[in-house]
Amino acid sequence: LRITALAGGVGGARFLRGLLNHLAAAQDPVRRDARVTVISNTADDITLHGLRISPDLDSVMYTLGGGIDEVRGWGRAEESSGVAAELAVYGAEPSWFTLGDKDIATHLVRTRMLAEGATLSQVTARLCERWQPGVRLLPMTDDVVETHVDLAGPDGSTRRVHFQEWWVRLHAAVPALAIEPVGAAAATPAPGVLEAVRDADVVVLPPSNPVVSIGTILQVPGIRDALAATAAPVVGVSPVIGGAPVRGMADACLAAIGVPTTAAAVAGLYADFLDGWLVAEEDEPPVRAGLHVRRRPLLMSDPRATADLAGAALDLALELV
Ligand code: GDP
Ligand code: FO1
Ligand code: CA
Ligand code: CA
Repeated sequence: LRITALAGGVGGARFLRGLLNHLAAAQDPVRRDARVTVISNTADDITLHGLRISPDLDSVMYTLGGGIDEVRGWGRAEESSGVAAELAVYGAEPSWFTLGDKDIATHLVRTRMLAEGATLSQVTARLCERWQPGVRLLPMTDDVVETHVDLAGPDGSTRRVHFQEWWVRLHAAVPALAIEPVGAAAATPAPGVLEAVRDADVVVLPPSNPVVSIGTILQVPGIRDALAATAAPVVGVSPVIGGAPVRGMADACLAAIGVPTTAAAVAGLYADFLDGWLVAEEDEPPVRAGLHVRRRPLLMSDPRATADLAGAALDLALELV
């Protein structure tokens, strides 16, 4: 069984860990022998202090590789911040984004390899040799794509900041006028990405941010068309429960594109390719001919519940094969 997933950071990574746990514990040999390919959002990426940082790739890699800080969902466990403290003494900006000491080693390897001419795909494969995430982890593209956000300035002016500045420094509390994955329109899917969608038996959308995680992946030319064209069923898990993003500030992203924070509206963003959708008990299911909706507990509260959620997504997909 070939499973292909599109993923952002924390939500995607936790779901994928649940999926791997579900597959490992399955009775059915088809599930036990399943192979998972992950197409990761790279538009959160940013260069800080000369280092290239890929937060969503790293969240998936560390989570599946056993190195994640479980509380934050990003960065390394048992982390220290000696370098960050020294940078602060120099007044080296930005001070609102903290790189942990262990995490910096990852960014050093990535930055050096990119400077020597390697692609992000090659870098990711190299980093995964260490972390053994148990999936084939692919960046959505090897081209540079960075999400930028337009904010209202004084007197009707606008200013543009990197997504990380809006998210981390401003906590998405300043309304976004527009969110744009800069570079996406000219980007090419990374090697293996379109094939992974085309040749999949099942495509899964974890409950990742529909705008700045899944949404940016879909803006890389060819990926959306591949999802519409694949023979595999495409099944997703709502990132909205009870009309709210469970954690994080995805409602601020949806507001920026004029979409209500409901499970049905998120499904609507995927209407051209979505075959199945898991919603929580308390949410209004979307109604669309051909869309198969199931009500399931969607909270990834612990590893067991998360594995069950992933199993439910796979059950629905295999019904639709
Ligand atoms: P990020 O890149 O770190 O923001 O992570 P993702 O984009 O992969 O996922 C973030 C989204 O996960 C949030 O917008 C939430 O809506 C969703 N989310 C977080 N925890 C849960 C959960 O327990 N259940 C569900 N269904 N969604 C969740
Ligand atoms: N998020 C924060 O809120 N504050 C940070 O200082 C921070 C540092 C950081 C370093 C490496 C990394 O991979 C992720 C980091 N994040 C931090 C998380 C992150 O950048 C965002 O939550 C996402 O990009 C949204 O997915
Ligand atoms: Ca992200
Ligand atoms: Ca289809």
